[in-house]
Amino acid sequence: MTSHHAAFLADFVSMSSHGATQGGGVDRQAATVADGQNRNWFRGLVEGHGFGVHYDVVGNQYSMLELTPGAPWIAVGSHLDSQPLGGRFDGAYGVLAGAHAAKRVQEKLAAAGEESSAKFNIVVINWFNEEGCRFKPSMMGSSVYTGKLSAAQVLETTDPHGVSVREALESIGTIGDFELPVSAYVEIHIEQGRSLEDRGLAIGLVESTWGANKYEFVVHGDQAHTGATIIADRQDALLGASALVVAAREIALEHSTDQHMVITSCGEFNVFPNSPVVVASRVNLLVDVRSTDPDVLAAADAALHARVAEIEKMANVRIERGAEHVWGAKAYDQAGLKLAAEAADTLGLSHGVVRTLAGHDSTNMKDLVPTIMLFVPSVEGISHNERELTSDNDMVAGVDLLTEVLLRVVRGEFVA
Ligand code: HGY
Ligand code: MN
Ligand code: MN
Repeated sequence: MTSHHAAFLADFVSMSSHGATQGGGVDRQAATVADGQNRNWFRGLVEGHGFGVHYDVVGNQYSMLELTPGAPWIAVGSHLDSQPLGGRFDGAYGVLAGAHAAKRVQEKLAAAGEESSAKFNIVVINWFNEEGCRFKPSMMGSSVYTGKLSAAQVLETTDPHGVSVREALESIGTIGDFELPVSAYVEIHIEQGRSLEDRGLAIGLVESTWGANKYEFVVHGDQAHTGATIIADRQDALLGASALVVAAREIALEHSTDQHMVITSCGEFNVFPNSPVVVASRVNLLVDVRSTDPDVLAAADAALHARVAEIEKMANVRIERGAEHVWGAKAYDQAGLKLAAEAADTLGLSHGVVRTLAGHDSTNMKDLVPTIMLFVPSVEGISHNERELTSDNDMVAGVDLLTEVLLRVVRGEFVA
């Protein structure tokens, strides 16, 4: 354990106190007071180390460390926002690791007499609302940065209480008009799965994303008395929505193959009016279908929509498909995988190639600039849960690797 490691772990403990929950997790949903508190803490931390901090039009936070005046910028980052009752590692680890790695790169260059000779400067980006819980969809800030969502559309998006993104960001004072093109992107993140732990590896080199189709469905029924209304007269939205949840699970089981797993889920389910003696008139639910293979995903998606038509008849309801958020199974840069593997070998860190089932801001950034995505192990693969855990040793090994990767990138070994 070096002094760099101790400093990182001390900062991680401080960061994890913001929005801390009873069970050892955090609740720092996008642009809440806790998110704002953490953003301001992070700003103070990095400004104390010579970074300059700015915000763009949708609250993405840029912490800039100039190595060579006038040089172009490399981005390293992740997200500080969390799920409700989420883990303290998801996203936040990568943002703090990026800041520490950038600082260590500056020290290494100075020690090697390479001050002002780096081909690139480093900006640490904390992306707004990666989690997509308070405001949908997820990966919102990086979607605007990569042109997949318009800033105007995002700023008008409201949470369940009718508060807009603009109002929320203004209330925590982290919105601006800053703009910065970058030449490449690097992200380190917890795996949120078991494969590194099962394989006994310290580092995951992410070769591609899974494909994911996320749909908001609205099941429309008609309000009625649960006691007095005979079954034949009902248009029960809750029955229809529940059948859709069960159908999604059945499709995962039916469409998974030995080569390609299908994962489906429903994480959000809002019943209206949600009263014990009232047949529900409406249910809003979010259904998620993912797979590694585009054809397998397409078949599962078609099956889901076929079941929607059947359920409409069975429950005598109308099922409307609302917003969607879709990304394809797509590879990260091979050159980045090679550079990261060489960096891990230099440090004697065990590593292996993995695919990411979860979406990340790098899912967007890899479609804009050359991108490297790295994982550190999650204990028992647990995430989006207060029991989410990555060991201190694995965390600091990841910061060591991120430092080595960034050093090679700013020296021009990834992008020219
Ligand atoms: O995977 C997800 O959907 C989330 O954005 N991480
Ligand atoms: Mn994340
Ligand atoms: Mn997450």
